[in-house]
Amino acid sequence: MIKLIVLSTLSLTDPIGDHPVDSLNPMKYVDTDIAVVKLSADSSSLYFYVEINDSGDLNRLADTTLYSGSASVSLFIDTDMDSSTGLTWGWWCLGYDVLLSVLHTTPIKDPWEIGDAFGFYRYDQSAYPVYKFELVDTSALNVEHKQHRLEGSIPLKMLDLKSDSIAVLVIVQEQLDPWLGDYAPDEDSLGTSALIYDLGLAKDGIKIDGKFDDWKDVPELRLVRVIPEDER
Ligand SMILES: [Ca+2]
Ligand SMILES: [Ca+2]
Ligand SMILES: [Ca+2]
Repeated sequence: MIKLIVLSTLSLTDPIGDHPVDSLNPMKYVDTDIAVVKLSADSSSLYFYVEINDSGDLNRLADTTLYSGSASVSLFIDTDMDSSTGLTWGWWCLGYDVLLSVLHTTPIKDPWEIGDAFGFYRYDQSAYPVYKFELVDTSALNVEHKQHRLEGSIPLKMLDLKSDSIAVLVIVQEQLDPWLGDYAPDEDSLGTSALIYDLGLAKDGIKIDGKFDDWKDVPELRLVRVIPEDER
């Protein structure tokens, strides 16, 4: 099932300051404000880069006095560009087959069971409740972060890609109710969107070393409208 309709290409970075604001504590939620998402690949691995608000600090996501149950950074990936496989849930999630829980400093039993510890997860197609991802591996993910930037990689063979492109959703969010945080891409009035990455845009030379200059020339992501087939 083909699910993509390209209506337009839009801004490629996530807005700064679109996260929830706490008037009593202006620094609260700064660390959950996504700013930039980039991807790259070579013949062996997919590489990802997430940058939050430059006033933020990813180390503070573990602070349970700031964030409900702490907060985490997760990447959902549609590995077959097919909305009939993977998790589809409301406006924000359309056919995501795998989950990379890339910064998850405080393992908790998340009542939604969506990647409640660091690791690589695959959607359980027969699961009930419908949002269940099963942990596959904790060692395949290689992640480094410093202040407001994070980079990581996962072997392509883990992803079992079925398409020349992938769709990605990035979430930086509290672990527990009220689950406040930021999504990239955001909800918008035209329907579900996804960040689409063509694997053919690969750039060599990314190293997961906590230094981020290697991301400077990486092509930006296209934000593409995605509309479920039954809603066309
Ligand atoms: Ca943002
Ligand atoms: Ca899918
Ligand atoms: Ca690097």
